[in-house]
Amino acid sequence: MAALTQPDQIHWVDGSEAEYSKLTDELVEAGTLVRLNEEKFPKSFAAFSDPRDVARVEERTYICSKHERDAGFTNNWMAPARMRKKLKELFRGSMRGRTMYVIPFVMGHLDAEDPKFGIEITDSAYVVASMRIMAHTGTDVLNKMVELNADFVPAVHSVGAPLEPGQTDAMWPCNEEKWIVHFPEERSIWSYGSGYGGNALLGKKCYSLRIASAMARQEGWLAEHMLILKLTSPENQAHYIAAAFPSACGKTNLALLNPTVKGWTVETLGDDIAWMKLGKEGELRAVNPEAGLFGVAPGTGWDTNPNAMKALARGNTIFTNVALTDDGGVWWEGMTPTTPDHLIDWTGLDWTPALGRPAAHPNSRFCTPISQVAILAEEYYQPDGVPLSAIFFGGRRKTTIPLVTQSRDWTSGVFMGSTLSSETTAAAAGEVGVVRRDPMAMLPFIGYNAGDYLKHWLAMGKKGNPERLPQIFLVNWFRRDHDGSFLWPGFGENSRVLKWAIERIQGRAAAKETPIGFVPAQGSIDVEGMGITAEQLRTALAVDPDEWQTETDSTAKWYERFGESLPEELWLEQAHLEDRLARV
Ligand code: GTP
Ligand code: SPV
Ligand code: MN
Repeated sequence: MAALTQPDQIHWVDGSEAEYSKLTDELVEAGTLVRLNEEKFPKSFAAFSDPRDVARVEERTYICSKHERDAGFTNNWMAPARMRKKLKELFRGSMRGRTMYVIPFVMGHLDAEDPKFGIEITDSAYVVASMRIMAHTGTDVLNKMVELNADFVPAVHSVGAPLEPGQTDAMWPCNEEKWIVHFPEERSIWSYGSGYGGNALLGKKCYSLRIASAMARQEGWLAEHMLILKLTSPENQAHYIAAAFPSACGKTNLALLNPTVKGWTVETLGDDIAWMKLGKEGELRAVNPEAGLFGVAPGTGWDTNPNAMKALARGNTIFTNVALTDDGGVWWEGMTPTTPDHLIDWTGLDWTPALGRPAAHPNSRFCTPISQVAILAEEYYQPDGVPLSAIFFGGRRKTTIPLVTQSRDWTSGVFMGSTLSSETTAAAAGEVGVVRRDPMAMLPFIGYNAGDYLKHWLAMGKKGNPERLPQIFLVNWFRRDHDGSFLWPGFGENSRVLKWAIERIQGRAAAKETPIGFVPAQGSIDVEGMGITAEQLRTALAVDPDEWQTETDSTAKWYERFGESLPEELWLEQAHLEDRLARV
């Protein structure tokens, strides 16, 4: 790689504190990082990206399987040989004038039965610093790889901005041209031109979802875009839950939930990715392969997510594209009830509320160690994970989708997941607010054919023990009233929905059977002490036949796009749903 990319020097990342301090000092010197007020945010920094490099670039993301059919219609594809040629041209000399960092990393536990190793090569020190927060990196990982003579996923990243002698560096070097490329058969990753988030921290979406989903299919497990949490009832019974919501649709917030419902507590296990395997008794066990949170900043505040705010107050955080306060702190929309009078916005300009534009980028993020979450469950450190009681699929939908629906069985739950939809957000480049289908919240992350992926989900259900497998629910925190306001207040109040789901599983909560599944019967969701009117709750839970007619027309069209790859069982689910709706 060095011969190809021609860096000035090579640095093997040892993962130490001293190395991190040196790197971040250099990044402050270079102007890429701003050191924050030590009292408010100890050992924390703010970074500001190039305005053309603020989110994942799905248009530029490729799955280069040997056969186009194996990438499927949800992915961009190019023949591997052609892509390799293109990448070689792009990477030739791409690290000139820079340091090549070699980051050994492991996703999940170093002492797992079969640890999942990677090596990221990058010319971005910001990526090295962020990867140290998001994953276990460094010499002990490398030693373990050597000791086990283990396979690893090679992951090459370049910002694509070689420096000529004497040329001054950009604050956020990147290239207009971006390529995020995966070779699932070879299990390798090449990323060019971007320094941002999932485009550049290759252990995250590229490895732990796209490559891992392809591994998981072969090895009989699941790699999913899910949070994991532990919910403890007043009777002190622990339940584990995973939930898949598309990007910027509430995973971090649910994972760090501060429950408002009396007597129940929540602890965090993961906020973005879950690897799930069948256990000895046919239960589904989940682990979080990540070591940090790369969370959406806007909307994170003391009122909505105090657990995230407390984690950030402990420091050791890299913020990207938030605004700076006059006292050396950070701010974003929704952080505090009152807006500061003056800020430096994420583009570096003076900002006052009168300007009427956001001070932080809508996809601005905090990157912080998960160990700083005070409510982190001790089971986070368990290599074999936790047995799931429930899986939630959810999206951002103004209409149609009720607050919560319980599926009839695994297959109808897979149907719910496969037809999941959401309005697009700022987490990916492109238009915001457009409804799109997002199967299992994995649309941008399935590393192989989406029809095969759904088949794999069905097969996992058949392999598992029906008595022990998680039950599947569909949720929507984002349904709107006629006046455009949210019908359900969300955040901590979502604990009431979790409680209902657990009580359903225990056969204790009442439900009404509808064509789409079981929704809470009147009075079965605990809304005590909550300021919601009976009318609002009814509207939030409503299954409207006209809306569902439109919805099933749309899911039928979605299924047609799969062609022959769609499992027959799911077409049957669609047909049965249409039938049930026709009989209402
Ligand atoms: P990624 O990290 O992109 O995968 O996102 P995520 O799924 O973790 O989303 P996150 O929890 O960061 O939430 C994204 C946005 O949705 C934030 O602005 C939140 O404030 C908002 N949000 C989260 N939960 C709720 C909710 O229950 N109701 C409402 N109205 N908004 C919510
Ligand atoms: C997402 O977009 O789902 C994220 C952020 O979690 S990124 O790491 O940029 O993919
Ligand atoms: Mn995500």
